[in-house]
Amino acid sequence: MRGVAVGLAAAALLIACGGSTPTQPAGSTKVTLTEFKFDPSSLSVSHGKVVFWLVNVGTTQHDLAIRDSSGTILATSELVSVGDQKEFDVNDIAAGSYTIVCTQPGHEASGMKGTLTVT
Ligand SMILES: [Cu+2]
Repeated sequence: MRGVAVGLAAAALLIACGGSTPTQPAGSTKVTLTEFKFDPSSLSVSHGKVVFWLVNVGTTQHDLAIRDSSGTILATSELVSVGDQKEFDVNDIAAGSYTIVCTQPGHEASGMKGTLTVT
C-alpha cells in the first residue's frame, strides 16, 4: 500500500503544478482508452485496493466502469479527456470476474468493453 500513497501524493503534486506530464503511479494497472476499445481489454489484478491508470489516446472522452455479473456498476472512473491521464482507485474489490465498460453513450455497443479478473 506504500506505493499507492506515493502515487496519490505524486498526482496531487502534478495537479498543483499543472502542465507537466503525469507519470503512472507505482503498482498501478495501465489501461489505454481509444475508439472504441480498452487496451488491454483483458485485465487481471489482485483483490483489495486496485489502482488503474487510464490514458486516453483517442479523439473523444472515455471512462472505465466495473460491472459485476448481475449487471451492477461497482465503480466508475472520472471522465478522461482527450490526451489526459487519470488515476482510478477501487477499494475492496472482491475476487471474481467482472466486465469493464465505457459508460459514454454508444461506446460499449461499439465494442468498448472487456474483462476484469480479480484474484
Ligand atoms: Cu468510451
